[in-house]
Amino acid sequence: MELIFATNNANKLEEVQAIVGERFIIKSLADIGCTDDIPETGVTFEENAQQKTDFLVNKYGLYCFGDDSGLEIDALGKEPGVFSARYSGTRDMEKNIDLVLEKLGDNANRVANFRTVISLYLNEQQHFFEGTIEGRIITERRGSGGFGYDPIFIPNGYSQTFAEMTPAEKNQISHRAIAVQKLTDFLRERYS
Ligand code: ITT
Repeated sequence: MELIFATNNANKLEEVQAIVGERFIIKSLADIGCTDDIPETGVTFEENAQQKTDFLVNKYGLYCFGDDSGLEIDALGKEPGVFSARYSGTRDMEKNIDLVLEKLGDNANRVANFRTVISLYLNEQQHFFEGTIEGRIITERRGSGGFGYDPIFIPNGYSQTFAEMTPAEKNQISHRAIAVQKLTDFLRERYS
């Protein structure tokens, strides 16, 4: 089965394809020649994820899924949240991480979580899948793998940041992995 993943983020596409397996062929926006800047104006991950699938359904009539995810930090009122990609006003992750570390300062409460919401549009029906991983924000970057805020996030029960883990290790426990596993279970149950 072929599904369009409403993303331009190559890291995410790779992570998702690895989890879903070969039975489902996942194509990106680039693969279908979609160069539109799909609006992400919602105030929740759910709204943004659905905006992505609504856009593809309306424009191409394709079966698709889209996700929105981000980092939620307790001491910052769950920021950066839906603003994770552009927290500092730019997509520059160095600046975004700097801003998080600056805002947290020496606050002892470092509790944070990553959350993903996937919107799936299939057979004229809308479905949602969610994944969360709890952890904490450290005071300095560690590791060079992954992407986004990975160098400053340590999941509970681990001593390494996401950026210090191999892709396979991160893929076993990440917020996206949890949500994608729920999506995969749903698809396998109905379509295999
Ligand atoms: P698309 O919208 O094109 O899919 P994106 O980079 O904006 O790609 P998201 O909306 O899912 O991706 O995530 C928003 C930001 O949240 C992302 O740019 C990262 O800064 C952060 N983020 C999401 N998942 C992450 C992860 O697994 N590790 C580290 N940071 C992550």
